[in-house]
Amino acid sequence: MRKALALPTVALAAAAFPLLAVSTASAHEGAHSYQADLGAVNQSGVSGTGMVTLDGNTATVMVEATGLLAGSPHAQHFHIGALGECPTDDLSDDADGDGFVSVSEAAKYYGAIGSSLTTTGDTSPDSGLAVDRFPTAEGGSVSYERTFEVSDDVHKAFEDGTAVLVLHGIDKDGSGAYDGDVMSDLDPSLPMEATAPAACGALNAAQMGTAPAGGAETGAGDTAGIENQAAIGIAALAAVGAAATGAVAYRRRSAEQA
Ligand SMILES: [Cu+2]
Repeated sequence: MRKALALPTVALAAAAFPLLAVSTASAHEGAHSYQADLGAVNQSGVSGTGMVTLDGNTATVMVEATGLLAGSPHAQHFHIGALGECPTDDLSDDADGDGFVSVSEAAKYYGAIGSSLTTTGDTSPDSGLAVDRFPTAEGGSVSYERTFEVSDDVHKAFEDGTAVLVLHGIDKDGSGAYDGDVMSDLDPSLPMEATAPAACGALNAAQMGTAPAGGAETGAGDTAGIENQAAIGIAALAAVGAAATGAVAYRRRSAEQA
């Protein structure tokens, strides 16, 4: 039982208390966390993780992905309005046989754009192909964080479990650039490579069942929600010398899921 905790662990728990108070205060009553494990689409080899905290319609979004075409921008969106699922990594959904699972062919799983995860400015579906405002994958990796407002439709999709995180842009022919003869189903002036989905993950309510040892005891009388458990985890990490930010918990979970 927890009563048998070794002294250093108890001390750690006590040290976590002030931080716990701070973390809980910043995680408002209505805030909910969602996670996506990004899997490859179009045999892109891309993998990654997304994490979204929704507080009302204010979304704090973190995306970490690797295996992307280096040096090129990658459109990324919340997709909504369909099954909340992703196409598989093979080409079984390539209905027209052009060698790509296009956005149109994937839409039956993940729906239309609900938010554009741009780096600056507008985040509405209008910015869905605003290539100059999406992250560029330096070294093939994207590390994105931004807080912005989502629409009621997007908020509802999160609650309904039908929100999906999608990253676009693949280099199917290995040329090192978006090119090729097949043009995009979204914008015929762009190569299909620029817009085809590269990675996809359903955004599910975050599972917080893995609070670190020593963290559980600190929650006496106040462990009602997953946000509190998350805060405890963050505070416990902070107490052992890591920074008390959400990013810490995020990286930790990413590592666990790698
Ligand atoms: Cu998209």
